[in-house]
Amino acid sequence: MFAAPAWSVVIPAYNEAARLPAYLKEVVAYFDGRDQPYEVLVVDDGSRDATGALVRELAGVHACVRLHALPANRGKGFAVRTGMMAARGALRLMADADGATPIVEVKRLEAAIQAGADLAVGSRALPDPSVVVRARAHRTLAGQVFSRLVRALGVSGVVDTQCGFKLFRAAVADDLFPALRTDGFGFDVELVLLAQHRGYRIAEVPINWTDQPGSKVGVLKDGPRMLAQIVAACLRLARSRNPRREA
Ligand SMILES: Nc1nc2c(ncn2[C@@H]2O[C@H](COP(=O)(O)OP(=O)(O)O)[C@@H](O)[C@H]2O)c(=O)[nH]1
Ligand SMILES: [Mg+2]
Repeated sequence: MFAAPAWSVVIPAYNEAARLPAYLKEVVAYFDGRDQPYEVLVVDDGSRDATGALVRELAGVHACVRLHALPANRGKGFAVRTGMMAARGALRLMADADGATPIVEVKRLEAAIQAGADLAVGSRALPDPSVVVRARAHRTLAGQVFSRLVRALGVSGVVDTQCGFKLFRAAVADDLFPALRTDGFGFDVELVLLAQHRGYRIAEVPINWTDQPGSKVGVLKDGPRMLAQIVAACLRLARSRNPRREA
């Protein structure tokens, strides 16, 4: 039996051959520098490019890197859930493949957990003089509209639910991820709702974030589907809170 690592980094990747390798190297260099045992799990979500081959190549050089290849594209929620359920670290980070958030930012989330939070979610929306968020104007606007819609659906307390940089205590990840049902980009909202429902302490932490070229998320393409996923998750959770009384 191997001892559990201190850290797991779960990276969902769909057609990320161009963006992932540089970030993966940054992650490995950072955790090598911390000198604590860690694992990096890349979940290749049925990519049609060389993502899997490139990760396999890096895994050959760095034993801490593992590839989990899904046979077909299932969506970011499914990919993160799969990675989190295979992860064994005492602290578990999910991080987008494009490196929009430098890996060193994990220190900010770690500090929030050390201060008592059960999970710490990176935020591009909270004003803070110590961070810079470089986003495209239309995505900032779409994010604000999305955030208002999500609030109207009853999600409060977290402004930026969608940031792809979140840290969990192991027991919290073990409790939350197997219970999630949203396979697509709406899964973050289900995650926050469930975490609140189960009484976990959530810290929303401002982080440095820079938009990376090559985004695969389209406001018009993915926005309506995300909202549908979120409404479905809200209904599921409401039903589980108020199971129908027998007549
Ligand atoms: N699993 C999965 N991940 C995806 C999919 N589309 C994008 N991603 C991942 O989700 C993360 C965020 O995607 P990105 O294109 O950077 O979105 P943006 O930063 O919101 O513009 C990256 O790690 C992508 O590889 C998908 O269909 N499935
Ligand atoms: Mg991105």
